[in-house]
Amino acid sequence: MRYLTAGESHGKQLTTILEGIPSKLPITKDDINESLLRRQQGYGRGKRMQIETDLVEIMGGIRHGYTLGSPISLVIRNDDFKHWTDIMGEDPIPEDTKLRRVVTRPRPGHADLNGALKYGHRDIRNILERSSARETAARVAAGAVAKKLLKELGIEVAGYVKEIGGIVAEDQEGMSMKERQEISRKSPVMVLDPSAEKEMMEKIDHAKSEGDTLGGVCEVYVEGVPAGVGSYVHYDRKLDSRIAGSVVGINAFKGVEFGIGFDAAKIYGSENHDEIAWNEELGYHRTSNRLGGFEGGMSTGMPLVVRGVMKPIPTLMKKPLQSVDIDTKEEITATIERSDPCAVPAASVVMEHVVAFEVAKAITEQFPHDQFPQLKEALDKYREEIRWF
Ligand code: EPS
Repeated sequence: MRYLTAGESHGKQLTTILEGIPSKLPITKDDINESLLRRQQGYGRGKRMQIETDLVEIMGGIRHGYTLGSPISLVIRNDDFKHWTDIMGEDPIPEDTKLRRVVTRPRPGHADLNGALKYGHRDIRNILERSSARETAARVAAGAVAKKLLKELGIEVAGYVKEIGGIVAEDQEGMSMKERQEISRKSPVMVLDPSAEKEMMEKIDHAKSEGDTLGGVCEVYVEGVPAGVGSYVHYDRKLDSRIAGSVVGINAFKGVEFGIGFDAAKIYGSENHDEIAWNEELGYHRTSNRLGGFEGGMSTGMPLVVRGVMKPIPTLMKKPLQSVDIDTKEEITATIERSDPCAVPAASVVMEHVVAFEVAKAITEQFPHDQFPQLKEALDKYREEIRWF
């Protein structure tokens, strides 16, 4: 499984081409739209989300509610494009026109300056339009197909927020998958702990009134992955390593941890690892899950627990940081582009979908079948084999 996306934030549309999904997987556009709608929500988004209604158009690869086995082509139109037709149009326009809305003051923390140096663009809009997190809508579309594949295999995924601006939602270790999905979906800041909501929203309001921004921590929880998905034999076949790469690949994400994560540095080995047990119902399992469902780059059969940290969005509406105008070289404050005070809740939905994609990809590699029912049968057989192994 692999996918590519194309499209600029204020261009006509985002396009996803997804390949490697077996044939005969039941899927409709509602499965994808549900995910897109969730990504658009969350307290702390800016005005752009009032303009957009992200709805997928399926352009290929799905017919009569089933995948064909051919590449899946998904399109999400940018409703805002109607306000940007000249600025973002593909046809040549005069050099000196205001219609370009040229950007020359790079924002610290964005891709602006490094991208301009690398691609040689004197108009930083050529960088920021693609580096914008708008593109994550296209990743969510691909992840929604992956999530549907996992669901049909009995694997469920939940993404939610753990922390915003230093306010922590309490750990809910005993919660069922259903509770994780339902409670986070009802919460305006997508947490499992309603007692943290008010404080988080107040902090977001404060950041907004100051023209500032906030980051946070998101968690993704995956249940139903059998032991042994991924591999220890090469660095690039380790499932945790692939997941880490795709999480840090989300715009503004700076770190990732599994299970107790960085806290492992503080304790003894005897306190860190998860003891092995066996019974008829569960087969091999662990009596704890401090390693977050991974050993040796492979799933252990316990829930996968992944957290990612998102830095505060660098566009600062009222207090832009110091920068340099790339035309005049004068020291001047950075450009201000419309942005979101806090996108951590939306990012938890994005993280859920990129993690789902990596898990589905690893499973389709391990059980390579052209038809989904064959994949399901092979996975069910494997589950039974390892239970009695
Ligand atoms: C973004 C800036 C804002 C966000 C955008 C990401 O867009 P605009 O500049 O049009 O106001 O709303 O996110 C989305 C459009 C989206 O769909 O998530 C940025 O600079 O990354």
